[in-house]
Amino acid sequence: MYDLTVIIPTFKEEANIRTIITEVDAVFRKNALNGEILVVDDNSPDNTIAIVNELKGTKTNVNLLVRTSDHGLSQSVADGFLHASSEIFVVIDADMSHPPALIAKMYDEIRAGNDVVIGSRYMEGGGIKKWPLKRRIISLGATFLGRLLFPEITDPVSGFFAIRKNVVAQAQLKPRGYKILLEVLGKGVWEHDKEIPFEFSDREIGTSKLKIKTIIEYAQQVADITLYSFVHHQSAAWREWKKVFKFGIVGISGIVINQGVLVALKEYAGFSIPVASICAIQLAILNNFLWNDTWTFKSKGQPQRLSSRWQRLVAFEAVSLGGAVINFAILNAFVMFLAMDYQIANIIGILLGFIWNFFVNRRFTWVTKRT
Ligand SMILES: Nc1nc2c(ncn2[C@@H]2O[C@H](COP(=O)(O)OP(=O)(O)O)[C@@H](O)[C@H]2O)c(=O)[nH]1
Ligand SMILES: [Mg+2]
Repeated sequence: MYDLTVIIPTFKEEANIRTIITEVDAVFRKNALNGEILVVDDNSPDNTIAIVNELKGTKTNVNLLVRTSDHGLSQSVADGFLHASSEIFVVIDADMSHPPALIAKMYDEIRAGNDVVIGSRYMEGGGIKKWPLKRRIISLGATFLGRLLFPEITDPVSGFFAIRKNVVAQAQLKPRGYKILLEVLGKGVWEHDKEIPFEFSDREIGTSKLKIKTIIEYAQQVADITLYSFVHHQSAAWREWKKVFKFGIVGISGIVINQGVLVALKEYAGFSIPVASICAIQLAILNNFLWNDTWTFKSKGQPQRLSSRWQRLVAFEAVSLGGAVINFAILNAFVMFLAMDYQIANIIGILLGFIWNFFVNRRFTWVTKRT
């Protein structure tokens, strides 16, 4: 039994495989780790397999899994999970895009109690070297979609991560495409996660295998994880949905307060409608803020990025204003340009305002501090 297994998915990596294995093995020795290296190859037509077999002769901790069906990166990593001989898995690309030295740190963080440790390109201290604009845009798009499911995680589609075996032991993974981490986060069982910044450097040798099909598969994957979370309530994505529901309930309480205060001030206090409305809206915002701050987004011990309640209130006010502007703009635009019924247009406006309010608040007002 090993301390950890480093899973290296490969397809046509004859130019890189020797280097990555040597470097990972050096990290093991430097940190006195009893580590396994598991290369999962999709039956590469080049010399990858021959080189790994040659290295297996001198290093007893190197293992090779050659797959002949269901070709794919995510499928290969998931197969690696099944064949690994340890309780802690690290996944790393073969092309030296990920710094092997971080493996030791990831291992330590798992030992310290984290279930998932992610090498992040998008947190402070991380980055991407030498990527063409097109790759950057695609990656940012994928990251944005992933963050809708996991708003706390800066890089939910990173290819460099570590997990405890029991995160995926019972999970019904449906691996496809490139983003195995999103699948693990969406369907695995985990509570504590940690991100470590790193600088991604694009491969020097060989070619990338990213295709258009990959992007379509990714969108399907996000939809699939969303549906899965509705049925599997122990999944992390369900934790987010619960927040959406609570936010919605709070929103409805705000509507009741807004209406009630408006009527009370107009009918019984003799306020003019504009003044009564401004007071009613303010009270509703305050009501929503307090419920969201103490209930919807109650943090379990982790410090918030906006540490004082006043800061969060100011942020919430600003975001709410944006939501109101969206509601107003949609209502008027749909009535004017689409001749839509104003009540339907308003409901669409309210819904879009709600989506804005939830996601922007989730990302900026109530987000835990990542260190
Ligand atoms: N087993 C397997 N590995 C793959 C496949 N596609 C890519 N890889 C490996 O996954 C890692 C990342 O692939 P790469 O083409 O560098 O993707 P990029 O870094 O996103 O451009 C590398 O180690 C590849 O050899 C595949 O279909 N099967
Ligand atoms: Mg690469």
